[in-house]
Amino acid sequence: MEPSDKYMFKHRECYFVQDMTTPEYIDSLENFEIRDSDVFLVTFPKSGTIWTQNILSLIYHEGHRNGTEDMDLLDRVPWLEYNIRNVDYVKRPSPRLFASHLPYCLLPKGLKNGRGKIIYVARNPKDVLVSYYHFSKVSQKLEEVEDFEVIMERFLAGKVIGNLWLDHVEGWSAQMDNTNILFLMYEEMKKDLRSAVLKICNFLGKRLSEEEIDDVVDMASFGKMSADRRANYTTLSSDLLDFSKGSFLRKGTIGDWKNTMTVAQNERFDSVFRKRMEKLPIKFCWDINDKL
Ligand code: PPS
Repeated sequence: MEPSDKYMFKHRECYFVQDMTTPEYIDSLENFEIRDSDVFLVTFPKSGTIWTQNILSLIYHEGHRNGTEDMDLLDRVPWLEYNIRNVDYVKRPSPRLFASHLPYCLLPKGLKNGRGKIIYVARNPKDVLVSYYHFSKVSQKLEEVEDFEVIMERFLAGKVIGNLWLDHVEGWSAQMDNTNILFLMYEEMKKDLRSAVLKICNFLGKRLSEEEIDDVVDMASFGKMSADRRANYTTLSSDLLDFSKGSFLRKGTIGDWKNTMTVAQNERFDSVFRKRMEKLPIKFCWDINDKL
């Protein structure tokens, strides 16, 4: 079953969410002016975006930590390619924080030329797929497909938002050695969030006290974020998300794919993905007990 073009459109070999951006806007991003102080968080969808958005926001927006700042995460770390609140990004004060799902090839030139900083977060693709499947029920902007196998085939063919996971991660991991890119894994964040926060602070040149780091780690835990309306997207309008069908922060675990995929589906997935995954310069963890 092919995806419906009511929900996605294809531009420059990539799928984008219908009604939330335009081909002209995507093209204009190539020349989007980058400042040295800009920080971009890039992910394939469902790989830990909101989590890292919140961590960045906690590191930069001191006020948020003690609850004095009542501002949506989406306004603190807005989407580059989905400017749904029509904000003039040029007028945003520095340092600007952005989130994006763009493949490396569609990035603004300035970022490719080494201006600004990029944090790329990757996650085990089976958990990404399962998260995407469940999220397509909650999101009003994704096509809801009951049959997991249909979504899985689309994912394996790259017919989902973010396109082919292998292309996205391959394209980005080829840039791993660039000094303006920090590569992180969802799984390493899950296993040792404090070390991941320290790594991010170090990369961004932010010096936080031990207590401030503890605060960031605490506020970015799954439990705290699930209950924090400034960090869990519950303030987004009902034409974007339908919370009667689930929540944005669903389970937040490693290895949940085992609860959804059958043995046959797992074998099918491996038959398409395994060879190219083995060549990636990163090791994925398939179970909470795996070492990274
Ligand atoms: S999106 O739509 O692309 O922006 O989604 P994204 O934020 O990338 O991914 C959502 C998944 O990340 C999980 N999540 C977390 N896991 C652990 N800890 C924290 N704090 C956290 N915050 C978000 C979220 O639960 C989604 O994963 P699943 O597997 O569906 O639970």
